[in-house]
Amino acid sequence: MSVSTDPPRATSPAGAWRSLARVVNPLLPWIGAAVALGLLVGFVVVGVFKPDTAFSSGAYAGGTGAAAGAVADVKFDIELGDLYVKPSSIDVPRGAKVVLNVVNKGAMDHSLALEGRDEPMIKPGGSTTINWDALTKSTQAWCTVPGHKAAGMVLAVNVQGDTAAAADHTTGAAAASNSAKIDANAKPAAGWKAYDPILKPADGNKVHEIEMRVKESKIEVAPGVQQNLWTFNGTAPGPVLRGKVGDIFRVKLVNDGTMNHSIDFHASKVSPDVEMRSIKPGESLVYEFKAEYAGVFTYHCGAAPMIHHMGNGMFGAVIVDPPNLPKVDKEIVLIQSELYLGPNGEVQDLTKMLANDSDGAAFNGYFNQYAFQPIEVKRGERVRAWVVNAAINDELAFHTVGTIFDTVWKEGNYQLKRGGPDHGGSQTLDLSPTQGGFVEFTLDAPGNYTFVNHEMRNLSRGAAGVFSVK
Ligand SMILES: [Cu+2]
Repeated sequence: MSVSTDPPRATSPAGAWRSLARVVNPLLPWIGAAVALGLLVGFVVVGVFKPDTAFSSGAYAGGTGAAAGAVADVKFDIELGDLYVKPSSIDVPRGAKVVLNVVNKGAMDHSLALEGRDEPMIKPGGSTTINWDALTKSTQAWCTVPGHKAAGMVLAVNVQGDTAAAADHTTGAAAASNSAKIDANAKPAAGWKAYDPILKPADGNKVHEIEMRVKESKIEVAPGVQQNLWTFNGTAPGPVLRGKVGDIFRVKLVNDGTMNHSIDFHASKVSPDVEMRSIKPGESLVYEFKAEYAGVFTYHCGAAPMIHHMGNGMFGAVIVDPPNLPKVDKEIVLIQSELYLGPNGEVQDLTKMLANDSDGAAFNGYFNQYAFQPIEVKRGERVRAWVVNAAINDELAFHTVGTIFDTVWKEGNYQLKRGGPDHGGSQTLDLSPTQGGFVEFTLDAPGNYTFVNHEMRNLSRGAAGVFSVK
């Protein structure tokens, strides 16, 4: 049984759900077009109003003592910032040598590399002089930090008289067209295994020592689609940490990656300047906190740009049990995230993340994961599903078809407790980005119970799975 891959069968409830999903799909191009239009308008507005007059709109600023008959060198002042290059284009006479005075006014490292060649990083507040040999055709320079080019950190270098200038432009929407595509009819290869959703009880230790190694590696996120994810311990989501109020979590973060990373535990009260600081490749830090509050907390990398690090796999959950939490028959964890696909095997697309233009969503990191491998539940057993919304942009409306939640705990509080005086029922747990909670329910007859993000566009694009009762 699967959610989005079988033909619709209106006679079964699950079939009706699939039909519903197909009703939504035709609307998606319109939604995409609206987003693209908004983005375009945004770029135009920035293009018209942002340029600083100090840079004379990218016209060259003057020559340096050229001999008669030779083409004078040209100089430009270039400002780099967090995800922009100012000006964004320069005009260069054919055959002129180019001198760039480059300053980094951003809060993170950047570079400006002609055609992506090796150039040193410029620290925040730093500056450097870059020399280019005479150019004969129009080209580009860009920031070589992963994702920054796609986010717009590109300098168009227009060599005068070369009309190919505008055509060779591979950023933004054009880059997105090379991105990997999810085939809704594809299935995982034989031997594929789902992320184990079963959650073990807290181990009873008062101190939890955990090593979290940052790894950048290719991981399958949908059938046939791999992305170069940035992860904690090699999976996205990273490991689920669990303990009780009063416990100590001592986490050693080791950066085995190629860029700065950090970790931010929402379960902690610490100085962000200390524990949450970014560390360079090869470095490590110890982040220790006492769990003073019960909750279902997100953790994520906070290195800049945070949206890219969190969106490209650096997220997970810490569960601090509420006091007197009753035992149940089965506990599972479902962490929802979104997919913003880059080209196959490459990092996810920062531009799409900023534009909230996702390709889909996932529970525990894989598109339609538990539709491909349903979660088995025994008839009548009490299930507690811990749910976290680790998506960077969209809401999670967690709903399970064919049951009612009799217990809901969200963001530190029971909203509904089994056997309580009101004895109401809950249909959907609503979670904004980073929020978490749990629901409890039973499934009383054999069948396939689809669980979804009832925010409909993600329901039909990967944020769905199945509880199977034999
Ligand atoms: Cu990171």
